[in-house]
Amino acid sequence: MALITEHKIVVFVGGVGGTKLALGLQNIIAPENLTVIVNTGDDFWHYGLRICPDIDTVLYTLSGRVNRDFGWGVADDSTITLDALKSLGESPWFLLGDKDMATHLLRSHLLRQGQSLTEIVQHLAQKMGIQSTILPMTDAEVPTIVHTETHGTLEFQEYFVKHRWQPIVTSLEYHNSHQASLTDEVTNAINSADVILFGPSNPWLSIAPILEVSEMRATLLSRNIPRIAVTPIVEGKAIKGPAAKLMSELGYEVSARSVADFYGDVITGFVYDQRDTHFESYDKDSVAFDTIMKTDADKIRLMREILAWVTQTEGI
Ligand code: FO1
Repeated sequence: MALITEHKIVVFVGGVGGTKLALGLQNIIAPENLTVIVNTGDDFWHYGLRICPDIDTVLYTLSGRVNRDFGWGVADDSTITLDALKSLGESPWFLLGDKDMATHLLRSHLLRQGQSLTEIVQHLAQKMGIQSTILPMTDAEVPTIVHTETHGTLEFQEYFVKHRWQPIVTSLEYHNSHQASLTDEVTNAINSADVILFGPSNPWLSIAPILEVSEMRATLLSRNIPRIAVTPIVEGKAIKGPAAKLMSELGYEVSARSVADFYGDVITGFVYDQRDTHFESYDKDSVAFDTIMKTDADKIRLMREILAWVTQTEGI
C-alpha cells in the first residue's frame, strides 16, 4: 500500500477556515499531489476591479503572504490608495490594501485581455511561488445573492462585509451556477483524485456554491473514492463567521450533524469535533478529532490524523 502522502488529494475550500486545512496538507504532501478547488461565489466587481476573496485567501496563505491577524489580505499592507479614495469623497467599505490591489489590477487586466480565471489563478500562483494547483470552481461569474428580511436583496460582500453579516437571511441564490460549466482542469483533478476533502468552510456560503455548479455533484458522485468533509461547527457554534447564525435563520439545527446531512451523498465520511459528545446514528464513517486549528502545528496535526483515519477506514 502506498503512503497516503503519495496519493492525489483534492480539497474544496471557501475562505479562511477551509484554507487552514489546505495549508496543513501543503506541509505534508508533495505539491504536485495537491489541488485546491476554491469557491468563487464571493467574487465581485468593485471600482472596476475583479475581486476574488477566497482565491486570494488561498494564494496568500499558501505562499506565506497572508495577513495572519485577519486570515485574508496581505501581511504588512498599507492603505494609501484607499485613503486617497476617501480624500476624493468616496466611502470605501471593502478594505483593499495597496499590495493586495496589485493582484486585483493584474487579474482584471488579464480578464479584459480574454484570459480565463483558471489561467490567471495559475499565473498568480506560479508568480507567488506556489507549487500545488489552485483552481477556481468555474470560470463563469456565479455570484451568491443573499435575500434578507431586513435589507432586501444583497450581493454577497455587501451582506458579509458592508453589513457584517447582521441582516437576517431568508434564502440564498447561487446565481448562474446551473449555466456555469466545469473547467477541464476541475474535471481532470476530480477524476484523477485518490481522496477528496471538504475543508471546514461554511456549507451554505462556501461549499453550496461549488456543489451547485452544473455537473459538479455528478462528477463527485461518479468517483468511488473517500470523500470526506470536516465540520465548521463545534458544540453548536461556528469556529468563525456567520455559519451558526445563518443555519438557524435558514431553519437548521446548529450542529455538526446538520452539516453532515447538508453534504448527504456527496461525502462518504465526516470528521466532527471531539468536543461534540453526541454524533450517533450516522450511516457513514465518522470520526472525532480536535478540529480547531489555531496554529500551523494544529493544521498539520489535524491533516495527519484525517489522512491516517482515511487510510485505515476507507482502505486506500
Ligand atoms: N473581510 C472583511 O470582513 N472586511 C473587509 O474589508 C475585507 C476585505 C477583503 C479584501 C480582499 C480580500 O481578498 C478579502 C477581504 N475580506 C474582507 C475577506 C472576505 O471578504 C471574506 O472573508 C470572504 O469573502 C468570506 O469567505
